[in-house]
Amino acid sequence: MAEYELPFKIVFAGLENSGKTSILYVLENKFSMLNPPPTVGVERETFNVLGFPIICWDLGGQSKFRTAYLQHERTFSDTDLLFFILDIQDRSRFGDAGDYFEEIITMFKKLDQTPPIIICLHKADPDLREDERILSNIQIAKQVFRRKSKGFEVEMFETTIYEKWTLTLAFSQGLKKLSPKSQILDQQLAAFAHRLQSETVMLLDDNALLFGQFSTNEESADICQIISPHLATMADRIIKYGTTFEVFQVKVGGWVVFRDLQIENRRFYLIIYNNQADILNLVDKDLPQFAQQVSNIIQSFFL
Ligand SMILES: Nc1nc2c(ncn2[C@@H]2O[C@H](COP(=O)(O)OP(=O)(O)OP(=O)(O)O)[C@@H](O)[C@H]2O)c(=O)[nH]1
Ligand SMILES: [Mg+2]
Repeated sequence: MAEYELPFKIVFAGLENSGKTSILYVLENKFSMLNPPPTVGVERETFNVLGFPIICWDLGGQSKFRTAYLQHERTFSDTDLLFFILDIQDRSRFGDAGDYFEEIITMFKKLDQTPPIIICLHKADPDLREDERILSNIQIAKQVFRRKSKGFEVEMFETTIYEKWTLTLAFSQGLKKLSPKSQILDQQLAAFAHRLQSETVMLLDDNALLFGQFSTNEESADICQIISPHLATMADRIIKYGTTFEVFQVKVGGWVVFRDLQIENRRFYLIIYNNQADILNLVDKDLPQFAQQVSNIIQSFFL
């Protein structure tokens, strides 16, 4: 992995038309550019995640470019994180996508590198969620890519540009792999969750990027992941409207508490899942200590 001072190199690869450039646009909130022209060669874009520099390499996916990348080492060398984007609506290209993925893996092995990999099972649009053809495509893709990525740390996410949170989730899980300190953050979240006897605690930034998560059970984590981007959007609009917002509390099975948290003049959101309704008092009591610890971690690493 690169030194901390160097920007991290994140590579976005996949066939042409799989959605790589669109994903980057959505992550940058450039919604007016959702039909980008095909990417020619490599486009590099510098992102700043809480002051933390990363360079995204968007690799144009047309066949002639793919062949060129694989002929030289430089495109894939020193990759800190690979996003591989697969269009799950286009089953006819799974074979080509799988071959390309395999060639990239071979390149990494040749370079003696094993960066973490996030596979986006992309174009999993909301209106297709129950579509049997899509569900079967997703199952097949998971099996094929799992098999091809032996020896690498791989996570797969179903994503779509029509729900930004699916992208921020995949992206932030990827970023977490870059940062050993994020494990310390997760430990703080675990301690906080323990003190509050809560099943899930999450920390998001004001772009709904997930910074840390602790969970003792999958269902409450899923519920929080479904709800929190919507609450973040609501909070954002309410603040822009000019009024203040402190907490939302909704009952979904248990209670989900969504709270504003200021750290170093930046807005974060804390999401807590708990079975008791009076959790808010406990949260308020514990929050100053928690905010202090989190602030130290965030400052020492992200700012
Ligand atoms: N239905 C659907 N279409 C998408 C989604 N993401 C991207 N697209 C569309 O897919 C097409 C290709 O998107 P691009 O982002 O240009 O694809 P790319 O992978 O960058 O293509 P190259 O630059 O040629 O490698 C565009 O028409 C997008 O609008 C998605 O989540 N759902
Ligand atoms: Mg592109």
